[in-house]
Amino acid sequence: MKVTQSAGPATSSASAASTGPVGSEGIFPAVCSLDCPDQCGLLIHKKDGKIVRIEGDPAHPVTQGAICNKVRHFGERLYDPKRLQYPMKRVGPKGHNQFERISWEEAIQTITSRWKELIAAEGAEAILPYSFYGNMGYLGTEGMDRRFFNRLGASRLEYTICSAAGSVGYGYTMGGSFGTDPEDTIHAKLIVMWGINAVSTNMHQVMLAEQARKQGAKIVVIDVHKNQTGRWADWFIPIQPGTDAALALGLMNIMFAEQMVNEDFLRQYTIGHEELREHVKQYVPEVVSSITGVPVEDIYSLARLYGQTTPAFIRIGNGPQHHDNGGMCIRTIACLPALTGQWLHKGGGTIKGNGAYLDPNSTALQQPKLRKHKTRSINMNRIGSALLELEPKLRSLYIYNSNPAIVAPEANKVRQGLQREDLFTVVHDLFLTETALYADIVLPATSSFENTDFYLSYWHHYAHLQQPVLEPYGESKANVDVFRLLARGMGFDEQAFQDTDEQIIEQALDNPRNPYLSNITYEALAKQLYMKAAVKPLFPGKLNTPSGKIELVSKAMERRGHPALPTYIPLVHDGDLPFLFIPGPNHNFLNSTFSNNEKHIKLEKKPKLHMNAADALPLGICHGDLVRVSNHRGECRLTISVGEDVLAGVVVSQGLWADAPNGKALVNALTPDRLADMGGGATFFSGRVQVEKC
Ligand SMILES: Nc1nc2c(c(=O)[nH]1)N[C@H]1C(S)=C(S)[C@@H](COP(=O)(O)OP(=O)(O)OC[C@H]3O[C@@H](n4cnc5c(=O)[nH]c(N)nc54)[C@H](O)[C@@H]3O)O[C@H]1N2
Ligand SMILES: Nc1nc2c(c(=O)[nH]1)N[C@H]1C(S)=C(S)[C@@H](COP(=O)(O)OP(=O)(O)OC[C@H]3O[C@@H](n4cnc5c(=O)[nH]c(N)nc54)[C@H](O)[C@@H]3O)O[C@H]1N2
Ligand code: SF4
Ligand SMILES: [Mo]
Repeated sequence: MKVTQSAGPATSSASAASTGPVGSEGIFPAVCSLDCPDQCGLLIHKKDGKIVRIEGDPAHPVTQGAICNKVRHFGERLYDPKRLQYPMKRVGPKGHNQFERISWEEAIQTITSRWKELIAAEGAEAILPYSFYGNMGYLGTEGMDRRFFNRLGASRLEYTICSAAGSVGYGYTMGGSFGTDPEDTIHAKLIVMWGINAVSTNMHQVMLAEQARKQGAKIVVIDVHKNQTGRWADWFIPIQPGTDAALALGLMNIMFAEQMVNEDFLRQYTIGHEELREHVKQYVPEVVSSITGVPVEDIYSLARLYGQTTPAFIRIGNGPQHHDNGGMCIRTIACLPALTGQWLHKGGGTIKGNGAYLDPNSTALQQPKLRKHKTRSINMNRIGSALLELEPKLRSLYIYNSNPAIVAPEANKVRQGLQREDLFTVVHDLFLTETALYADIVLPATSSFENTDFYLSYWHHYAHLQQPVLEPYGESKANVDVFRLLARGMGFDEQAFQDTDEQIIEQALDNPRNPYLSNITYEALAKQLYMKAAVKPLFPGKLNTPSGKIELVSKAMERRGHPALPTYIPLVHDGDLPFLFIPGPNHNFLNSTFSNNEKHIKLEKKPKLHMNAADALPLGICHGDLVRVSNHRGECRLTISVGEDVLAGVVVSQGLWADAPNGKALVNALTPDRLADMGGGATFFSGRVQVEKC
């Protein structure tokens, strides 16, 4: 069978919606819409109008035909009998799963009339959109939705739950989310996976690293947990959580002392190298070792390995930045490649995120000028507190692309907030999520394969276009189309709400401020479906930092109250409980997505807590015991896995498990909603807990 472009008209506008006929047999190109750096090219095999197989597109230059197990089984999610098919309204108490089918007309009418009343009585700031990247398509996450809430004048959401602290920190050093081209990393001779569980969360970086390894590259993993990425490494370095900046500074100390730095590069392309050279002398290996738990000999070995290998590539993960000191930590690690001038070598450098290369025209996309008044903004990490404490009160939440009842910190506060009788909540999702159980109105969402949208990877350099390859499931609708209906219901008649999908994509890709995007237009993308940005090496060149250079010393940081030089700052004291708790994602779910899917649950078996044998023994805890994990914020129950894969004093769980309504495996019941040092980021991994046998 040949690869068919979607047979239906790729157009979808307010009136035509995305309901054109789509081919019922054949192989259709697609892109994975999940919040995953890899953003794979896919081929969708259809028979009798249904998906029978999903595979990777072998022609895709980065993902090369390989995809993860999660998406290989995506069909089971699409055709899951639990999938929402029509709008519903709540007919019982909140959280009790009592809903009744209604029409779209009634749903839109109920929402818009309620909002009109609210706006008249209390102002539009009483309404808050809450969303994230359950589907990475721009039209539905940063397009029509943003236009709508700007026009409404609703309270604004700060999108801080994922990588905010690290991105801000990285930006201080490098001027934005600009890093190495992942395709070049096959040339690296040393690859350091720093706080990233890449085997689970960035599998194509692992594939590229394997290619490099065949050419002699060595792979080092620095993590608090020897998970499958640690087991895959040539050298695994366990570290105490939240101490990575100290390790990076210790490496710099040795690299300067042993003259392993590239003085020319430092002079030409950095500022502050002389101050840094002096500053890092305090990070003597013995001190660094006592902070990080990394033996002194290993600190020397790593410094010499990194300082003497070219090209050396560091992939920085999300783990180290989900801490109180996460911004400074990433800012610090990001300085390392400058010391030896790794940016001059193909495959050298680092990636924290690469989103800036594909930055669209967000002004055209989101149309901030539709907002007539200045409005308050609310940090999404504090949604629980916001619902319970904020004045003037939030009276309505519109939730889409996200499942805050499971993914947000201080989950007990979030539930208590969602429980409020006076809060009018709308949830738009493919499933009746734990969050949707608290909704007054539930709206069914199409999957990304049913929509037109464009996708911009935050790791590789390709833009993708998705044209519909499936008919909408039941009465479900795309985010874009629901916001068009809501706009009409509210009586908004601006052109912004008349624009077709194609027009919005055109506007968004036309970004005069981003030269890397200059070759990508809607027209070209519609023909080719994926295209690489016009990237070039960062050096020689000028960065977007105030000095145009890599800022080893940053005045901008100083102005915002941070030390201007990279610095190790200990975690905030989170009480005296014995264990630091690291509840990260798992292999077979994507955040909480798939946690309601039997196949994926079976692959994960059950929610576990990894503990060092030396900690388990005095507590009388044995491998396989059910334990109660608790602190002043809440508790959850997990099955213990005793071993040597975490350091003493640290416990690690994996996966955001759905467990409504009793929330027994809800790890976020324990996590703090403190904000990180930069960007208002999340601190999921800086909370302390106690553990006891149930
Ligand atoms: N299979 C799968 N893939 C995913 C996701 C998923 O849920 N499942 N989620 C997607 C999303 S939204 C994101 S943001 C990314 C996240 O993926 P990653 O960037 O891999 O981030 P995490 O898995 O949160 O944490 C990475 C590692 O950091 C470690 N860690 C925690 N604290 C520290 C520390 O202080 N220092 C060091 N050195 N290590 C530490 C953890 O043990 C973990 O192994 O993955 C994406 N891909
Ligand atoms: N303890 C702990 N908590 C964490 C993390 C952690 O590591 N540890 N990681 C954090 C991180 S990095 C992230 S990014 C967040 C992620 O948190 P979320 O963004 O909430 O991610 P998901 O849990 O995958 O929920 C996405 C939801 O969007 C829905 N959805 C998918 N496509 C569409 C669509 O087209 N339209 C609509 N309306 N809905 C759609 C899905 O069905 C799903 O219910 O979680 C954070 N929470
Ligand atoms: S979740 Fe990630 S690895 Fe899996 S198919 Fe999607 S983009 Fe590829
Ligand atoms: Mo994330």
